[in-house]
Amino acid sequence: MNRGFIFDLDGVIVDTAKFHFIAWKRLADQLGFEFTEEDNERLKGVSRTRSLEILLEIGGIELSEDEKQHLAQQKNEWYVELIGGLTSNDILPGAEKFLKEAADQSIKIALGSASKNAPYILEKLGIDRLFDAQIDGTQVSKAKPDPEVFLKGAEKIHVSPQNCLVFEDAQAGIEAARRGGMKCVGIGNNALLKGADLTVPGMDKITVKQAIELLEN
Ligand code: B16
Ligand code: MG
Repeated sequence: MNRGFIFDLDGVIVDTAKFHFIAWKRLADQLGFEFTEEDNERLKGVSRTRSLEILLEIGGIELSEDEKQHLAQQKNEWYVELIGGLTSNDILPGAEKFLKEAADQSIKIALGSASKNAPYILEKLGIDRLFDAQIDGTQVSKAKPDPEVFLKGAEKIHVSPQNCLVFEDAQAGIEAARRGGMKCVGIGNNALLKGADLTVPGMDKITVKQAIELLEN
């Protein structure tokens, strides 16, 4: 049987949330309102455009589409500068080992990330070749919780959705996996993530064997 593992990027393989936070905060500072780490939690797994809308809601600011596009671009320039220094040392504990072991067991591996910068990040981390397929924010028209990103990933690795297991740290991503008919491992806090088939604090807390068992039972 063909099996597939589909991985979210930010929060599962690498912690880029801290860099998103610095860049969004810089934008909020420039616009003259406060943006906290707690506010940043609302942006995890959410697309860039939607993130900006949430940020502007927090600041109580209304802008034209052109202005919004300009600000999203500005934030991304700062963000890209910040992630320019990423190396393999930034891979979250256990993630690379897990990817390699899964590949050794002939499991097909796909990326299912909302980030338009995902290919750049994987290249910086030096793990892009471990993925049989990469679906990122440039290839989807509907954001999570819509299952499009994961369904496209499954299609690209030629594995049916019911034989795919998704690894996700955001609630919207867990919902997307479920809507796509896929099982899901939540990465993070069990009390905060609802609807995953199993939740573990990080990729170093699950083995490939456990993941296969979860998929098959
Ligand atoms: P970009 P993921 C998501 O990555 C991040 O969690 C989210 O905070 C970010 O806004 C989104 O990517 C878009 O990122 O601005 O680089 O296109 O968790 O889906 O891997
Ligand atoms: Mg994520």
